Amino acid sequence: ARSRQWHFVVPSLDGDGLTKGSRVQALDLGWKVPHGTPMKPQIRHGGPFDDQKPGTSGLRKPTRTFCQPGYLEIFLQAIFEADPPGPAATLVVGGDGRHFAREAAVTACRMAFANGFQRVVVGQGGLLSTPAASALIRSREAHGGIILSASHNPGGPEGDFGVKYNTRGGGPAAPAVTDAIYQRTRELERWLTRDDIPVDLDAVGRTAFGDVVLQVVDPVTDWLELMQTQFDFDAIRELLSRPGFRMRFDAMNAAAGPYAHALFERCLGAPEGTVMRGVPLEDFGGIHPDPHPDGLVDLIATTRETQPVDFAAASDGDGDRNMILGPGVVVSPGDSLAILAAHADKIPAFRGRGLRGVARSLPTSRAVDRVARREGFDLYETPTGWKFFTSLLDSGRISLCGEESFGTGSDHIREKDGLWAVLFWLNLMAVTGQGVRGLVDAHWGRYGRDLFQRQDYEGLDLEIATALMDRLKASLEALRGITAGPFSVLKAESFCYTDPVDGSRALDQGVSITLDPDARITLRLSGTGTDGATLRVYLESFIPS
Ligand code: VG1
Ligand code: CO
Repeated sequence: ARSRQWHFVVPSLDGDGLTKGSRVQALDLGWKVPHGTPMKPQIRHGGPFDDQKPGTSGLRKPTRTFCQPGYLEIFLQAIFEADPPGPAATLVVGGDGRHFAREAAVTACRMAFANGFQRVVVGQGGLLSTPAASALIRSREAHGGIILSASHNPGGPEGDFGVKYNTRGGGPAAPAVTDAIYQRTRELERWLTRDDIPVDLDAVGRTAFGDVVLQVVDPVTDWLELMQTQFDFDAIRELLSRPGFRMRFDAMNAAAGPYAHALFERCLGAPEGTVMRGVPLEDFGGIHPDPHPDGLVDLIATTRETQPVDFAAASDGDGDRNMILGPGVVVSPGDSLAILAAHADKIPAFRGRGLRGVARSLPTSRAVDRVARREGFDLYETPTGWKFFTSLLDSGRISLCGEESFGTGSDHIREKDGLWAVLFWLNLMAVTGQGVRGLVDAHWGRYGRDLFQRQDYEGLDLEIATALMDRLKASLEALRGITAGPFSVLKAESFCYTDPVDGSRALDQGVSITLDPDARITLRLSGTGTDGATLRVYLESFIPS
């Protein structure tokens, strides 16, 4: 198997901190949908499909699978039937700009009108980053949102395509909803559309078609306004204008580009050129839009020059991830979450209310646990995937959360937010006067250091990978108490989660092996790949300060 490795275990920050290890037929039935909206949806025949089970974050498939007649449409129809709109409902639509996203956005708008939505709010050009879509669902009080993205998966005709569905409040659909969607995709043999509606994605503004309204919005505006309520923009502006201060943001030819240009170069006064690869391309320029050192060669080089940039960051395909770098240092995502938690009171968003609680996914390093323990706020451990944070955020139990896959976010929306995390770091640097390395060093000095590494074994045979996990689960009992090298096994379990707010259960979310002295191994199968199985092995161990 191919193996890619996250390597955060080097004792020094310098040097190579990272190594690599149907038929379609139209019928016009003069349909009347509920809520008195006179419409004439057309019925098209196709489906069902048996392979549309959503994974960790939406449905992801090779683009050519999604381009089959009816494939996208059946999934969308299943969404609209599993979570039907109420009267006068609004739907948000947008995507990360990858191949097929624009056509899919038009399809989603037409199908939404045919299925009873009164208003569709769509990003200009069909573009919305995932955090911006979540922000729009909230600000427009929408019933939900369709995000046309396979996030960090490569794009293009030979790459992947995906659809995420977020519900009222802006968070990813809960497992009960995605299960209902999947069930529907296996039954549906037709979908509804309004192909008579000419959807123009490029002209910003409202257009009414009978009783329904299409509203094309600038993708950046709402999100950027929200950011200004979270951070001290004046302090960040002052930091960016300090003589000699330089930063770079790599948008990886993906959705974060327009947001970063507007934010850094237009709003915060950073010079042009601060944003690299800032124009979304249909195939992301052939790269894997994942904040991984393999794809960030030029950005990483800027942190290793004789005169390195002071701050660098990158995002992924749909703009929800963040990688933070400083001169000679890549901040481990678990450390980033812990550092943000430890300094939350310095940021306007948290000032005066503090942190009541924080959550991290199971495989994320326990650095933030140490901060929670010492500073006295609650800590929740959830399965992988942002959807498990929603109820905790909604109920006010947590206001900050993160994952080891470079995802960090807060209760300002219900998704992870790449540029939000970048602003958080810049705001911290501005008010503490410290650089990335200084903040990281000080954190390790105070709380100790959690070494963290993730190994990905990609392209495995699905049956073999599943059998491996099953055998592992069957041998957990036998593992307890054994020793290996300096470590003995304290606890070995298959992680099952009960949502403390709604009591829902998620079983077998990964195997977790706790060791003594303080270390941990987590193993799980990825739920975002489209090629066989990917086994992720997460390794961590603690060095006290
Ligand atoms: C991966 C990450 C997970 C993240 C998910 C969606 O899932 O591990 O932490 O929430 O991607 O991120 P998996 O099942 O492949 O490990 V994104 O930015 O691709 O929507
Ligand atoms: Co993403």
